[in-house]
Parts: sequence; structure tokens; C-alpha cells
Amino acid sequence: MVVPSSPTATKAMRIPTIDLSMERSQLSQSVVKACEEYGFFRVVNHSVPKEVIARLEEEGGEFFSKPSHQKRRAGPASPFGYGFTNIGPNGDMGDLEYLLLHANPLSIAQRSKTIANDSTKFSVVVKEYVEVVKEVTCDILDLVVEGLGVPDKLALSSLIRDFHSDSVLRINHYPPLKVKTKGNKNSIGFGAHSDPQMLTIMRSNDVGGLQIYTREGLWLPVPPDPTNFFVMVGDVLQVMTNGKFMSVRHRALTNTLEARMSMMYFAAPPLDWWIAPLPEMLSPPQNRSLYKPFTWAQYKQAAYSSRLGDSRLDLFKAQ
Ligand code: GA4
Repeated sequence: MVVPSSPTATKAMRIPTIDLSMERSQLSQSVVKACEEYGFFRVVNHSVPKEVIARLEEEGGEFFSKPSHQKRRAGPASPFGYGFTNIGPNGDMGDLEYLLLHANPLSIAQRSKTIANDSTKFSVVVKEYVEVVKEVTCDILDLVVEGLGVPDKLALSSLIRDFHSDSVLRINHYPPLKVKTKGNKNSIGFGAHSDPQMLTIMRSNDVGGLQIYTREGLWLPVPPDPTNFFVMVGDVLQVMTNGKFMSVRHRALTNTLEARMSMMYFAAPPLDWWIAPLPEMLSPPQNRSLYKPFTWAQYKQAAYSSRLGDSRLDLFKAQ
């Protein structure tokens, strides 16, 4: 699958960086600004120990280096488990293989049995990673709430900390291309889409490929940064801010001789949670919801009935 070269943004466009060691009131304003302008930012000076990241990277690497017949024992991904080339149930494809896991600890323990020889170790490593990235995600959501002036300080993070939160962990492996394609032709690793959830926190190894679609209509390549995280606004946060933030369209291209591995934590509310704008987002000039109310379960169902690149929120626009 080759993509024709398309206009990409110039180097002058910088990806916003949020330094979590900054003073809090300044920090919350910068987070809101980045969410409004890009729906995307890099996070530095986070509290995640590098060993926790390294352990998950090692487990991922070990799994993907197994022969296919062994990896297939953990599949097919419907939606959880091991997936290869196929993305979702509706015919989308990409040059990748992946592991998709529900982030609930019981589910991780259960699923690990089909993934690793030492399933206890795999499960401990995944759970540990999920716990720490969940904390970073919740810190960021608390900053969002603060920056938006919402009095209920835990309005968003409490949904992610909820025992029934429907968050997901994904490890993508983009194998190296055997021959570098000629000219500027790239292969599609993961096609353009926005994430349906509230917030995505992503980390990759030192190999590039991620691009985000800017408000100016350009694809902006994101330089890899293995020690830090990238955060993406998802569709749920777009609705909860009544369109003040917009979920970011992104894609992954592969055109390297090295393998890329990325890990995403998709933070989502419980399935029965009604998604609607925070009351503070319903003040003039936009004092009514741009969306019909819907539960996360309904939105997920719509997502799984759509193609990867579809604009799923259009189905829920208010008249
Ligand atoms: C995109 C974000 C997450 O990776 C994901 C993906 C899911 C899947 O791969 O199973 C979906 C895709 C994602 C959106 C539309 C549907 C569902 C594939 C697809 C075609 C796990 C998710 O939650 O939505």
C-alpha cells in the first residue's frame, strides 16, 4: 500500500511541548492552548520511570520477534488480541502487526496467557505501564479541567480512574520495509483517523512515521522522541468541550529500514457513561450542545461499524 506524496508542513510548524515541571497555572493554560490549536502535544518532564517503558518495549519486541504461527495464537484481534495487517472489522488494512488489550487488570492477566510464555511477567509489565500512563493521563485531564475553569476538578480524570473505565492499550509494530521505496513514496502503516476515546498517550521507539493533520490542512511529521510522550485529543474530548478542542487526525507511514514500535494508551470512560459537553462549555456564544447525547457504548458501536478514516462524530451532530 503506497501513498502518493502529499503536502507536508514546513519545519517552521512546531509541535507544542508541555513541560510538566512548569508552574501550574501557566501549565493548564498551555495545555488548553495546545488542545485548541493542534489537539496534539508532546509531554516532557513526566514522572514515568524509563525502566517501566523499557520493560514494556522489551516484552513487545520479544512477542513480535516470534514466528507468525506462535503470534497467531493470540489472535485474531476481534477486537482484542494479536492483529496482522487487518485493522478493525470493516476491511481497513495497514503494514503493521499489533497487540490490542483491554486495560482492565483482570483482562490483561487473562489475555497475557495467549501472548507470552511467561504470562505472569508479561501481565505485570503491562499492568505497571498502564498504571503509570494512566496517572500521566489523569494529571493532564486535571490540567485541562483547570485551564477550562471547570469547578469539578476531577470531572474528566474520575472517568478514567473509574473501575469500569473502558480504556485500551495498543502496541503497534511496523516491520522494516525490505527495500526503501523509490522517491518520496511511503507505505501506509496505519491510515488517517481520529481516536474515538477521550485522550491518547503515545510513546514510540526512535523511529519516525507518525504524522498529524493540522488545522491548515497539512500533514506534519512528528519527530520521534523515545523518552517522552505525545498526547492526542480524541472524539470524546471534542464533544465534552463542545468543539472547543478538536480530535486530531493522524496516521503512521513506514518508509524506513528500521522497525517502529509504538505504544498507545487510549483513555475512555465506562461504557454506560453519557457523553455530553461539560456544563461550563455551554455558555455564550456556543450555549447549546453541538452534539446529540450518546453513551460511550453507542459511540464505540458506531466506530466499529465505520471505516477507519470516517468522521464518526458527524453521525451525532445536533440538527
Ligand atoms: C482507532 C483508535 C484505536 O487504535 C482503536 C482502533 C479500532 C481497532 O483497531 O480495533 C478501530 C479504530 C480505532 C476506529 C474505527 C474502527 C475501530 C478500527 C476501526 C476501523 C483500538 C479504537 O478504539 O478505534
